[in-house]
Amino acid sequence: MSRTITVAAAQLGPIQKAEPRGIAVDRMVRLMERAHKRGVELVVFPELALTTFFPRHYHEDIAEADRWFETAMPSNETAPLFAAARKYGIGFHLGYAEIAHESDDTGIVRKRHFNTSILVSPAGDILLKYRKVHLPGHAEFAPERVVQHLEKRYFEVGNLGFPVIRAPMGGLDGINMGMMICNDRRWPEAWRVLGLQSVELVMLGYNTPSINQEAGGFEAHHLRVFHSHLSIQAGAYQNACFAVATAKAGTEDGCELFGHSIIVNPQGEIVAMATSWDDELITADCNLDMCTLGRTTIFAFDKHRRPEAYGRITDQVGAVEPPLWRK
Ligand code: CDV
Repeated sequence: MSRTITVAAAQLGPIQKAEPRGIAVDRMVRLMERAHKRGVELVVFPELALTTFFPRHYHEDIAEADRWFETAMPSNETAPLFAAARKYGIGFHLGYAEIAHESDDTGIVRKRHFNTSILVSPAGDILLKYRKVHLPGHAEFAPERVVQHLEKRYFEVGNLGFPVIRAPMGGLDGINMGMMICNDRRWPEAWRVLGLQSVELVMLGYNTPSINQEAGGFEAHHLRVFHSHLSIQAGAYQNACFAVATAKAGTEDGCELFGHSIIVNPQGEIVAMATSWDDELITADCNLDMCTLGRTTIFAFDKHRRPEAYGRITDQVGAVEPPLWRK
C-alpha cells in the first residue's frame, strides 16, 4: 500500500495593519473547513500568518513591536485553530512571531523574540517548533528604502537548527517532517540539513514582496516568482522530498506580496500552484514512496557525499577571493 498523504497550502490574502488576529484566525478556520471537505490531512499556513507582515513597519521603541508577538501558543485568539484541527482531524503548520522567556548563550533568562513556525497534530499537540535562521533585511531604519524590512531589528536568529520529526499524520504511522521559513528556502544549506535527517515533507511559509528594492535594474519583476520556485524545486529535488510552500499574497499595507504558493514533488515538479492573491487552498496527494528513488540513487548521501571537500560550508561565512593565477 502506498504511503500517501493529502496536503494543502492554505495561502492567505493580505492582512492589514489594523486587522485584529481574530479576523485572520476566522479566515484560517474557514480554510481548514474547506480542506476537510477536500479530504486534506495536513494544512500549511504562511509565515507570520496572524498579522500583517509587521517588519515593514518601524518602531523606534522596539518594545512597541511586542504587540505583534504571541506570548502563548495556543492563546485565546489562536485556540480556534487547535479546535478546528481536533474537529476535522487535520494537522496544521502555522507561522507566527514568538516571545519566549528563555536563557540565552550566557545562561541569563530573558525575553527573546523569534520568527517561529510550529507543526500541530490533529489532536492539537505541538509536534515540532522551528525558529527562522536566515533573517533578511536590516536592524535600523533605512531612509533610502520606500518600505522597511526590519526582521533583523525585531527577531533573534533561530536557535533550534533545522529539526525534523517523525510523527503520525493523516492515515500514516510516521512521516519525516521538517520546516523552514521564507528566506531559508533560498539557502541550499537549510535544505541539506533537513535532507540529512531523511526529511520527506518540508513545510514553509513566506511573505515576499513583488518588488526587490535593491534590484538596481538587474532583476526583472517576473524573476521574483521564478527565484522562489527555482529554490523550492531545487531543494525538493536535491533532497528527494516533497515541499509545501505557502505565501501571504496581495496588497498588504500598500505593499504587494507575490503569492504563487506551490506544492512540489521529489522530482522537483510543481504539482499544484495558487493563481490568486487571496485566501486560496491548493492541494495534492503526496505519495511519499516517491522519495525513495532520489535518495537511493543519485542523491544516496551515504554513497556519494564528500563532506571532506565541503569544509568551507561550515568553516567560513563570507566569500574569500581566489588566489591570483600567475604564469
Ligand atoms: N520574509 C522574507 O524572508 N522575505 C524575503 C525577502 C525579503 C527577500 C524572502 O526571501 O522572500
